[in-house]
Amino acid sequence: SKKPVRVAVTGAAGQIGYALLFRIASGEMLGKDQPVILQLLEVPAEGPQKALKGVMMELEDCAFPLLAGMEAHGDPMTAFKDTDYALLVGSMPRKQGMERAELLSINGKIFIGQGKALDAVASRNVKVLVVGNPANTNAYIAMKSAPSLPRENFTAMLRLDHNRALSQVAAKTGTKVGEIEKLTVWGNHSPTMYADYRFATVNGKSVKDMINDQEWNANVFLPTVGKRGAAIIEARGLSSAASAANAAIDHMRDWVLGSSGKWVTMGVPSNGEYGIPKDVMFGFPVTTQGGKYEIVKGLEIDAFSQERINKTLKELQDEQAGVAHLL
Ligand code: NAX
Repeated sequence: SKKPVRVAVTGAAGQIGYALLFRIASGEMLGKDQPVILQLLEVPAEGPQKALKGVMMELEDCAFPLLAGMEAHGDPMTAFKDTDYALLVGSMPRKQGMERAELLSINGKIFIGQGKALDAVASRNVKVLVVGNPANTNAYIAMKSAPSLPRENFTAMLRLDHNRALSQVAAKTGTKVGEIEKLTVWGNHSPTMYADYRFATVNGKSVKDMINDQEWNANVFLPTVGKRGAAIIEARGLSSAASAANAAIDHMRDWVLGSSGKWVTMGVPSNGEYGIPKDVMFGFPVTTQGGKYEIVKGLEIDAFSQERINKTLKELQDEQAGVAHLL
């Protein structure tokens, strides 16, 4: 049988953590033959640590055969020790009346600390997924704070936006989500993201031709996907948790086990593709194989798409500028 791998999860006692940990421990993320050791991080305060103990009791009570070990931590320097995978879920959510600059600076400090800890103690091959918002910029900060780790090992979660777009396109075209290929989401995990079905196909047929309605694209589809998080909060009274955890599982599973030639969306540091400046943590279409992702190249960017890409890029560059003094 395989040697256990170490999976660190931050914000482990939060909503997403509660929907995520059980699926990691049951083998849905890394495979049904891959034992895992969970290294769980929460803020050191008594309340969250106690809640984390409760979650760990429930994990024990599942008697998952693949769960080879479990640890609770209050410090990233111990939580990330030798970790092979790090899912950075915990962050400071925006509170009412909080300025964007304040939010960026609080999270900046968290992700500088976590990036430095990964740099110091994690496996040299650690694969990092940032879920905590602002996810792209937090991933950028962690990457910049971990200069001894490969920059391509830092990623941000755009997969929830990708999955939301898939289900909207399936509903519009009367097709099944599993039949849709070559859809992607460009840019920031925020309402500025650009979900793009121009290249998408269903059984080889063009989705764009099937829909053939640019008014729907611009005025219904993009706002629906972009504001879906707010719509969930409005309906549920709480932000997306199970769907976010599901997207994190999808992201990591495809990165590690491969996408079999299919496009998926990952937020990854640009190398200059599509005119996105180097290191900007940007949602791109990628294919994955052998534990590596590759950005899909050579796609045509029309005027409407360029305008949308410029807008989401501008937002990311403003966020980067807002944390530059911290780095
Ligand atoms: P919760 O508030 O339920 O849980 C967050 C947990 O993180 C809390 O238990 C808190 O104590 C912990 N935490 C805070 N700072 C920490 C730190 N420095 N180290 C370790 N733990 C820390 O939020 P939840 O609903 O689980 O959402 C978590 C994050 O995901 C939020 O930032 C949220 O905005 C973000 N999301 C990102 C999405 C994406 O697609 N990228 C979608 C879903 C979600 O909104």
